[in-house]
Amino acid sequence: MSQSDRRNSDGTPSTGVVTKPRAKTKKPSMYKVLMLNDDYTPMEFVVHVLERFFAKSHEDAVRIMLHVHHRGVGVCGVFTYEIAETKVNQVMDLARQHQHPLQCTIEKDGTE
Ligand code: TYC
Repeated sequence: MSQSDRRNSDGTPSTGVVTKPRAKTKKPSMYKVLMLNDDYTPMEFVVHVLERFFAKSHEDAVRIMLHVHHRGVGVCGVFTYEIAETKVNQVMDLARQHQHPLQCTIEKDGTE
């Protein structure tokens, strides 16, 4: 049987185009990295952390730092779990080295 004789299941002539079904992929869950306010960590240190580990511009870093300073908590970024965990560890390690009590946590992102 030649290609031009083939028919689709509805009886129409086949064009010979075959599509391979794709393996199902799922988008990974996303996690927010939250920064918490405290009374002792210097503002400049928080700005530095946001620039260094979250690739924020100086202006964005200052804006986020002030948001946390006034509201108590703020979002540094949204990442897959492993990346979020790494960022939290990097922030907490640097804060510890400088003996600042800065705290950072992970929260599952609700908007999926
Ligand atoms: N509240 C701190 C101060 O007045 C500044 C600060 C901002 C600390 C954000 C932590 O996540 C933080 N020095």
